[in-house]
Amino acid sequence: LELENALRRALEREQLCLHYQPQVDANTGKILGVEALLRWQHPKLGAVSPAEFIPIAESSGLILPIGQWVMATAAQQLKAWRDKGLLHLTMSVNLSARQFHQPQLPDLVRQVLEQANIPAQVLELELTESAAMSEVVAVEQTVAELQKLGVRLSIDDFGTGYASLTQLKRLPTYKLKIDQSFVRDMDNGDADKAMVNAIVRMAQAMGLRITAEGVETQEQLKFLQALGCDEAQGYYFSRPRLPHELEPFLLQDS
Ligand code: G
Ligand code: G
Ligand code: MN
Ligand code: NA
Repeated sequence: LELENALRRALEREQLCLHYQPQVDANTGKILGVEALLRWQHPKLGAVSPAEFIPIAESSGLILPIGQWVMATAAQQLKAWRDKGLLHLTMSVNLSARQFHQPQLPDLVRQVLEQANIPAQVLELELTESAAMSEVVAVEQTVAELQKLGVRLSIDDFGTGYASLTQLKRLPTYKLKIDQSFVRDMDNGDADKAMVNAIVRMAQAMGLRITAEGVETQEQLKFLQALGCDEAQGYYFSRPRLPHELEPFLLQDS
């Protein structure tokens, strides 16, 4: 509860910030987009991990105002980069189940796009597999409106939830992001490699783009390239960085 109260004040006290991690073309290494990742710097507790505070934000409902701040801030940052000529860059924002289940979500997204003056196609909303697959029927209207707006939906942490192929087919998904645990496990041998191979084949059969997360080594990258993975993300390319740290790499790469 103490952490919840601290988190309640974190927004107004400007203790939250976003780091950005590149998402690159798996074959060329060119930076195609970035993922916004929330960070909380508490004056006494120091850096609090999202793994610790996101669940509290979700259970308390604080994720709604915080998530709104994340989306607006990420959109403004993308606008700033677009003004520097980076017009191809996409921005991915993580959405929690709670945000996704808000009927007002399409309106909120529309406002964010208008205020930042960015096209819908450059904004990607990442939903975890479990959030995307729970109550698909209940969110069908929201999803239809998001699709009409033109924003893209990615399924995050794919392989860790319970996607049925029927449900996956019902959601107008643009991209699957293979969870980093699968990428890590590829090092164990053929059975784990076969698993990643199966996920990539399925995405290809469904006409979805596929991103591998948590790529840390050249060996992992080589294997993912051979499978035909479209995009990669991970420490091998870059850890999440502050905008001013990342910007030289974005400009150099454009
Ligand atoms: O950046 P890091 O690996 O510490 O993130 C841990 C978890 O927090 C990841 O699952 C990530 O998706 C989630 N996360 C990071 N930023 C946000 C955000 O802005 N909103 C939501 N809902 N989750 C986030
Ligand atoms: O759940 P989601 O995919 O949004 O979480 C992304 C999280 O993974 C971020 O918190 C980020 O810090 C972390 N991350 C990104 N790249 C790597 C990596 O190469 N290795 C590890 N261990 N974590 C990573
Ligand atoms: Mn993510
Ligand atoms: Na993920």
